Amino acid sequence: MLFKTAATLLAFAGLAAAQTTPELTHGVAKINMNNVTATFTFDKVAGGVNVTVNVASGLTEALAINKTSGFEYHVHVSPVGPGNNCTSTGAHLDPLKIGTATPCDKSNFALCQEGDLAGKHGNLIPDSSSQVGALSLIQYTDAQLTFTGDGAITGRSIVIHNNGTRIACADLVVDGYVAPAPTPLGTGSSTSTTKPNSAAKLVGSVALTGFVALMMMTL
Ligand SMILES: *[C@@H]1O[C@H](CO)[C@@H](O)[C@H](O)[C@H]1NC(C)=O
Ligand SMILES: *[C@@H]1O[C@H](CO)[C@@H](O)[C@H](O)[C@H]1NC(C)=O
Ligand SMILES: *[C@@H]1O[C@H](CO)[C@@H](O)[C@H](O)[C@H]1NC(C)=O
Ligand SMILES: *[C@@H]1O[C@H](CO)[C@@H](O)[C@H](O)[C@H]1NC(C)=O
Ligand SMILES: *[C@@H]1O[C@H](CO)[C@@H](O)[C@H](O)[C@H]1NC(C)=O
Ligand SMILES: [Cu+2]
Repeated sequence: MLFKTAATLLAFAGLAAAQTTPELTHGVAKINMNNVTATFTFDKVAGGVNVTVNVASGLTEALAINKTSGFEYHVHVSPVGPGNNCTSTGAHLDPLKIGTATPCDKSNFALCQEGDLAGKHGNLIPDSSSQVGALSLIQYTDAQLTFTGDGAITGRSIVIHNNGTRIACADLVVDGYVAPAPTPLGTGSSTSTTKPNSAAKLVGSVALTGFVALMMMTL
């Protein structure tokens, strides 16, 4: 009986591993707050990640504090907090700790934080011809972005700023990614960032669930 249970458990774990490690290749951040509606699409391509920025409304000239420089946007490390709290998204995604002391240079990404999409590819400049604050489609491939590893965009967020102030944000939702369960209160650090696609953790938790189910069946 014990052997049979162990064998079933192993089968469970194998099945879980097969099911919980899809390749992460596609993500979307849909912003819909403070009158800003925008969709940021991320697709894995040979040279990095293909980014499409589609602003449907909200980024008007009237709103911009500086309409020449427009609106900045970045990948931030943490998800959006309850009540659309953009402060909860934390800092820019910056695994190499580049910081902002030396400004990002469009012609030298080595000086740019990975998450500084506006710094690398240009700000969102208001279009005077659009009454609703829509922009023409922006599209580029960013070689620094990745769906897995330290610099992963998976499980992060996108924030739009107006001269520095955070005005709108959304989670960057990646297909096939299951966020780790929140750390119970009192354990671990609230500032730690989670690493995506931790297959081992997923297998562990699925196997544990299977084990508990088996125990209940055998009782
Ligand atoms: C959203 O738009 C409405 C109508 O134009 C305006 O009254 C309101 O102040 C705007 N809200 C924000 C947060 O900009
Ligand atoms: C990038 O994405 C856009 C649409 O999101 C698509 O039209 C384009 O072909 C993509 N480029 C590559 C290299 O996949
Ligand atoms: C607005 O932004 C432009 C371009 O970045 C800059 O040259 C200009 O000094 C800014 N204007 C103000 C009032 O800060
Ligand atoms: C938003 O989140 C920040 C940091 O996570 C927190 O300090 C602040 O109180 C939150 N604001 C609201 C209105 O909940
Ligand atoms: C715009 O940002 C600059 C640089 O951070 C700051 O000095 C200035 O006061 C800001 N302008 C407004 C109107 O917030
Ligand atoms: Cu930002």
